[in-house]
Amino acid sequence: PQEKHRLDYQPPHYWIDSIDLDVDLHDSATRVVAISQVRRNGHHNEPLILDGEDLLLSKVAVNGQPWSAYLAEPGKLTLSQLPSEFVLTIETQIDPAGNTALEGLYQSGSAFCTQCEAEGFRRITYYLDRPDVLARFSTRISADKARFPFLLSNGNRTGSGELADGRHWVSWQDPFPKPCYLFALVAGDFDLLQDSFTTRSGRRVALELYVDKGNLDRAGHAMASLKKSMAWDETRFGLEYDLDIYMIVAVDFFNMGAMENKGLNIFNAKFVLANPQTATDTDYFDIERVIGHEYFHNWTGNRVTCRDWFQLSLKEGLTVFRDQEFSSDLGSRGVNRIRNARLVQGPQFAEDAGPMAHPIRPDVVIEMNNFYTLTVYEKGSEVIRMLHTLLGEDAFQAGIRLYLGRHDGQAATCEDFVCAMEEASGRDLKQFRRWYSQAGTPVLTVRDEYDAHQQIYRLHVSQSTPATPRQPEKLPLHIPLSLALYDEQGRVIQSDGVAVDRVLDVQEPQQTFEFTGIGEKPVPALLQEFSAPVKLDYPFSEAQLTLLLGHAQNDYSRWDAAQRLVQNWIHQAVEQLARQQAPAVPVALARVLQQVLQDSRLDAALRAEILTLPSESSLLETFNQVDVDLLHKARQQLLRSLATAMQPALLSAYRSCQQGWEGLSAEAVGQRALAGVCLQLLSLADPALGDELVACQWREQSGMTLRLAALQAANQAQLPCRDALMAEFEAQWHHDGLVMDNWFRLQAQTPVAALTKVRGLLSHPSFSLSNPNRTRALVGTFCSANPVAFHAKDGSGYAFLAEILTELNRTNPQVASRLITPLIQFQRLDNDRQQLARQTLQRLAGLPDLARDLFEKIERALS
Ligand code: BAL
Ligand code: ZN
Repeated sequence: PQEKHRLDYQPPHYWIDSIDLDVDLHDSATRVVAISQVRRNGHHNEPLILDGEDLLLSKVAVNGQPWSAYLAEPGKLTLSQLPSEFVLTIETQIDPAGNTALEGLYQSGSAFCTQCEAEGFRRITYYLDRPDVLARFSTRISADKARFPFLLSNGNRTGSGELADGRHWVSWQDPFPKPCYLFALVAGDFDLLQDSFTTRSGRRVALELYVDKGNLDRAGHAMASLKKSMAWDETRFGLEYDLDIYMIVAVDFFNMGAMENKGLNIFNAKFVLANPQTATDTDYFDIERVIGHEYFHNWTGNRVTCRDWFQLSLKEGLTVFRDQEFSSDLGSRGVNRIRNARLVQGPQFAEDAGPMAHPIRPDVVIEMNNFYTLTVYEKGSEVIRMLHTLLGEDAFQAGIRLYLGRHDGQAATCEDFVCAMEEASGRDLKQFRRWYSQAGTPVLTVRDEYDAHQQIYRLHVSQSTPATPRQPEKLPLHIPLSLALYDEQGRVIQSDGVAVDRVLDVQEPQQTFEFTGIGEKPVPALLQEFSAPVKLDYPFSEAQLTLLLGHAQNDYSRWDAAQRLVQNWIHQAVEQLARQQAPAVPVALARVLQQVLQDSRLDAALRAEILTLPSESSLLETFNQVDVDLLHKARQQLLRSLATAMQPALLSAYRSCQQGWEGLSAEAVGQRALAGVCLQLLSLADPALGDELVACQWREQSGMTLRLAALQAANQAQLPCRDALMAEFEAQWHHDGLVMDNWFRLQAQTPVAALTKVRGLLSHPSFSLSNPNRTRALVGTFCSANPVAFHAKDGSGYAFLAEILTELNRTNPQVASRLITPLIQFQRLDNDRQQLARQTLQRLAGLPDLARDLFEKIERALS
């Protein structure tokens, strides 16, 4: 497989101004006729090279005449001797029923649907499958009317009619030129939820939400979320919707979360369907967030798209930032920030430290699907957030207006975006641009000194970024460092009458910041609000962290203080266990966490976040190297010790949560979250009590959040009731894959004999390796969220994953490539396990017909 390089970008030799698609749907032999208006770009004699995969070519014509000057080879169709402008007709046949990769046109259950980003359109017809070719699309779909009463595509419906043999047709026209990755087609029989939204300029937009038959009672939340998204984008960003109709279709088989196709979003049903009996509070939150994300793409992604796929973060980083702001404006900003930080500090930092490390704007790609990453999305959003921090809301919005105004209808680059921000704000972003080109997680090392005599406090800040593959040298970055100084009583210190709470511009390898008029030695809250995606190295004392945990005004800082206290204890405990000593009892930690638990000034949701210990996977990222067995043991011991020390307070908090946990309000959601944390700990502290509480919560509650929290507690603590409750859940929900995913995830995380269970469940009637959601729930959870079982020293976990990947390499390489992540990120493991992981990867490298997706990751991991 060949590498593509960002700097090799060349504009296309031809433009396609419009394309009329005629898609005649049949399960295994769908006929596609594509009639395109093509125009040579400049003066040259280059042939037109179209992309195409798994297509059966039946006809080529130019200006209506059969054309013989073409060559069809694997992956492409080369046409030569062409006039400078012409109508190109291409007729192909495809096999949606045999398409297990779920890219291009495929069948999801009884429906047809498409997924074209990044390079799926080439599986529908031969085309210039690149995002800088923008064409006007019209689509005519014909299919059996009884099986497929709904035939949908992008834009506005322009006609429909009956055909012979019980077939019918519908035609669509999208007035906005678009790249082919935004093309969509759906055919099926659905239940339809209809609503409307009137934009602020008075345009009435029809909203249509298509779900599987029988699921209408689960569609309301998604529709409400869509209307909130449309209103929010108008008020916060001044952006209105631009078509007369907005459609969302929920499908069961989908590689990604959802897809922003113009006017016709296709969603993984997981991010649409919810009612209180089937969905948890987290599901509700995620649905609102993802509905928002896809909607916000209409401007940041669709109206202004990417010139090439190296620029993916242009639309994804920005749109994640927008969806995070949406969630924060509608809900708790503090809790949202903490959740974003968790994702960056855990899995994204691990990606940055692993073999696939890449800048948010990658330079080299083999398979584009491998770059829909936490780095491009989440770190990309952090980069946008830093711009927002540096510029402020007003200048940031001015930059957005300039960017969208200047590039509307175009395919743009990250550089275009930064230029607009620079021009609109007047800020010099020359150094800031390095965030786009430099991979890896910077480390910010901070040391301080206080001169009591002169009342000066100095911060010595240095930055460095570790080498990453192919990027040995790193340059200093422009890092916004938000800080506040606290006195011993937990108040923000004043300097000359002004509170010391500000953002410092860190730009040099070493820099000293001086604060004058500081009357006492301060406690610094550093990197407030997680103001940059960096690792902070400052030798906080336990007393300082305790003060910040109790008093910091920024919610993130309180949470961060708790995380650091926990990490410090875990690091010590791992060392002690390695020396076969018993870890110290976490008396002080239990005391401060209990204070948080009982602090009624804090939202329940925030308390739940602070009391949720970092996962084993994210703790792994805080070590250079560690034995995962010892890490697991240390964490378990900490959980049990804390639970035992806090037991009476936990029980009383649990009881008081019950007073307010009914309903869908934010307050109730917070109470349920806190109750869940309490129940988990109580079950560990006292299994008999846990068993009673869990059984009672299970029996008396019908909502999925509380029932699942009960099951989680039973599963983690291996309570006596565990098996019976799991069986009851299975009996109730075995017919519903989305709900069963919760059950599969629990099985995969089970602390005892997880691999045996997971293997057994591969043949469970509700499981199917061909469904990405099921596969991620069972196999993905086992590999990424059960480190002791997956990294078992006998290699059984790795062998299991290798078997699954061998199968998926053939059927769905994109899903395979996602699952392999914990096997290639072995940098934190001990040498024996690293060796085992490498051997497994070497075996996989020898697979016949290794897909490009896996090839790229395995090769990078082994080099
Ligand atoms: N564009 C792929 C799905 C998403 O990020 O919205
Ligand atoms: Zn997106």
